[in-house]
Amino acid sequence: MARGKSDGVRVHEDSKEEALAKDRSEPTGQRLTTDQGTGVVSTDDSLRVGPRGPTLLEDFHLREKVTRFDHERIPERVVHARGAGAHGFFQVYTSQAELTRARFLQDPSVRTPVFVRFSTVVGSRGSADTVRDVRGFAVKFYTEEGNFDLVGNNMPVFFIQDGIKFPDVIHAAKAEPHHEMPQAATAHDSFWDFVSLVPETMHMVMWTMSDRALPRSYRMMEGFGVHTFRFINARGVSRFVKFHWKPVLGAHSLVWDECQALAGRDPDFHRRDLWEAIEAGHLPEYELGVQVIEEALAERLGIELLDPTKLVPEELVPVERIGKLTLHRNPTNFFSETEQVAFCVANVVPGIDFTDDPLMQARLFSYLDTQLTRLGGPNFADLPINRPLVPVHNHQQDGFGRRLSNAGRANYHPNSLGGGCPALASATQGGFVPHAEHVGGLKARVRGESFADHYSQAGLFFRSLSDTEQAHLIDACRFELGKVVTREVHERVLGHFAKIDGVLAARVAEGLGLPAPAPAVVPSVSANAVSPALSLENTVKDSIKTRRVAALVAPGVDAVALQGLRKALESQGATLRVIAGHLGSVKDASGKPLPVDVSAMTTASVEYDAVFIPGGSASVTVLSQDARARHFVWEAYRHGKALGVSKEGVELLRACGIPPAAPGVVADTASGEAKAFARAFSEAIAKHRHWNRADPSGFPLSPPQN
Ligand code: HDE
Repeated sequence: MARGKSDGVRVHEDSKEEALAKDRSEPTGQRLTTDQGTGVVSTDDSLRVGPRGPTLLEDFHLREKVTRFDHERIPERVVHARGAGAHGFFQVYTSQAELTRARFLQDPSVRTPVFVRFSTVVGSRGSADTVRDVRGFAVKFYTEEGNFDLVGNNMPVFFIQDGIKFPDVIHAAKAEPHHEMPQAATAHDSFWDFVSLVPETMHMVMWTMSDRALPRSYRMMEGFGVHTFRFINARGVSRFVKFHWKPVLGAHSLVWDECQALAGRDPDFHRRDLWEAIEAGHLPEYELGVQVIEEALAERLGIELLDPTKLVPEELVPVERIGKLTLHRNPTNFFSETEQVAFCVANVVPGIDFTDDPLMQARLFSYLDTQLTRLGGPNFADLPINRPLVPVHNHQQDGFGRRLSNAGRANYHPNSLGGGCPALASATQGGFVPHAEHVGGLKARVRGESFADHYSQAGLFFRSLSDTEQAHLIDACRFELGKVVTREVHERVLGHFAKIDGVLAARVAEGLGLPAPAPAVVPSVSANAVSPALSLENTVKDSIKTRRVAALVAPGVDAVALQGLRKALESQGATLRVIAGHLGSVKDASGKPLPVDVSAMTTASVEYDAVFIPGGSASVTVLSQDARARHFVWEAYRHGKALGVSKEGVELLRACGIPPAAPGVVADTASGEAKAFARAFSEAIAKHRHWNRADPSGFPLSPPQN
C-alpha cells in the first residue's frame, strides 16, 4: 500500500521492490545446497563405486540436479514469444478525476510501479529482434486498487475485427506447418493467402509493411491500446477512451536492409539496446496519452469505435498527455520476471472498463486461459511478478504450484464460521462495478454494416506517409510478395491494393511483373484526407540522447579532434565508440596510444546511428585502402545516417564516392572549428535519417565501383 516518505513523495513503488526483494537472493557468503537446504560438498563428480565404477542411484544431489534441468522449459507464448522486459513507475501529471475514478490517475505524487514487456509477435522465443513484425507493448500497473494491464501493440489497429479469427490469422502468419518455415516472417504464401481473402486486414497490412514494423529501439516506438476502452468517473459518467504511449525520444525506425543484417550480426539488438540504456542510466520514458470521446459524440465521428481495424486520427481527436512511464530497472532474472509475467486484458481497476469491441471480448477470455497451460495451472497470479501489491482475499484455493496458504476453515461465501470474511467490497471500498449499459438484439453470427469499410483508412495511412516512407512500404510489399510463389495470391492482393491507392497497386504490380490493376473506386468518407501524425517524418527529432556513433581510426589518427568530439557528444547523452582493425590501442598522430573500443572484425555500421571519420592523413590513407572501412561508411550513407568528417577524413568519403556536400554529411575541412562542427554533426544525428540523398528512394543499393 502507499505510504509516506520523507521527501513528501508517496512511493507506492517501494512496496513492490520489497515484495520482489524477498524472492531475490544475494550470492555473497552463500553455500551450495540442494532444494531441501542440505549442504553440497561436491557438484563435479557423481557418487560412484571406485574411480571407474558405476554411478549410484542413491546420489540425491545428482538426481535432483539433472531432474530440475530436464524440466527447465515451459511452453513459449503462442504469440509474442520473444520479448524483453523492464521495471519502472508511472506518475500522472494532474488528477484525472473528471474522467476516471481510477486511483492511480488521481494523485501526481503517487508513483505506481509497473512492469513492461516488449515483444515481437510471430517468431519463436529464440528468433531475431529486427524482423518485420508488430511489436507488443504490454504494461502491468501494480496500482493501489489491484493490477491494471494495458496489453497493447506499437500499431493502433489490428488485422481482424472479431477474435474468432485470431487463430486463423496467427496460423497463417506463423511458419507454415508442414516444414515450419519461415521463422519470424510474414513473407510467405500462407500469410498473404489469408490476407488476400480477408479484406479487413488491409489497414493493418499497410502498417506492417511500413517502417513502423522496424523500430530503431523499443525506446523509440509508440504504443497503443488499440481497442476503445471506457473511462468512468466517480459520478458514473462514461466516456470512450483510446490509449497511446508517446516515446519522449520520438518514434524512429530502421531500414529493411539494416534489419536483415542486424538479424545475423546481433539478433538481440532491441533487447540489448533496452538493457544497456537502463544500465547506463538513460531511462526510457513514454508519456501516456488519451483520446477521450464523449459517448454522445461517438456517432458523429463517422468511425466505428468498436472496430479495431480503425483508428481515430489525432487531428480529429487530439491526444492529451496525462502522465509519464519511466523504466528504471532491469529484471533480476529473465525467466522469473520477463518469461513468467502474465498479462491479461481483463485486469482492470475501477474507473476503466471494456466496450463491446468483438476483438476485445475474445481477448478478455484468452489471456487467462493461455496462462493455465503456459504457467502450469491456475496459481500463476501468486508468482512474485504477477502478484498485486494489495492484499488478496478470496476462497480460491489449491491447484498445482500453490504458494499461499489459506487460513481458517471457512472457504466459502457466505460464512459465519469465518466471521463473514472476506466481506464484499462496495464501490466506495474499491469494488469493481461494471458500467451499466443497455444491450439487446437478435442472437446471430453477424457483423454490423458499420464494420464494412476496409479500405478508406488503409488509404488514409498510405497517403499520410512521406515519399520515402511510401517507397519503403512499396519495397516491403515487393519483398514479401516476391517470396510468395502462388500467382493467384499476387493477383488478389493487387486487387485490394487498387482499392487503397492506385500508385501503390501499380508499383507493387511492376515489382511482381504483373500488369497494374485497374483503379477501383471505393466509396470513402475520407478519400483525400491525410493525418500528418501517422508519418514518422513528423516525430520528435530534437535529441541525440543514447545515439551510438562509430569513429573509424587507424594509426596516425588525429586523436585530439576525436576526443573533443567524444566529449561534446557524450555531454548530450550519446556514445562514441572507437573502431579499429584490432583491439588494444593504435598510435595517434602524436605517437600516443589511443584505446580501441571495438574491433572492426566484430561490428558493422548497422549497429550505429552515425559515423565519424577523424582526420590524420596516415589514418585516412589506411582506411581508404581498406575495403571493410569503405563498406562501413558506404553502408551508413545508404541507410541515410549522419556522417561527420574532420579534415583529411574527407578523403575516405571520396574513396567511397560520397559527395561531401550530400545531405546529412557534415564535413569540417576548412575552419576546423570544433564546437561548430560538433553542433552541426549533432543536429544531423538528431534528424535520425537523411533520405534526400542521391537515389530518389533515398536508398541506393549498389556500392560504388573502384
Ligand atoms: Fe494478444 N495474446 N491476442 N493481442 N497479445 C497474447 O497471451 C489474443 C491482440 C498482445 O508480453 C497471448 O500471455 C487474442 C491485440 C501482447 O506477455 C494470448 C487476440 C493486441 C501480448 C493472446 C489477441 C494484442 C499478447 C499469448 C484476438 C494489441 C504479449 C501469451 C482476440 C492490443 C503479452 C499471452 C506479453 C499475448 C491472445 C489480439 C497484444 C494467446 C485471442 C489486438 C502485447 O492470450
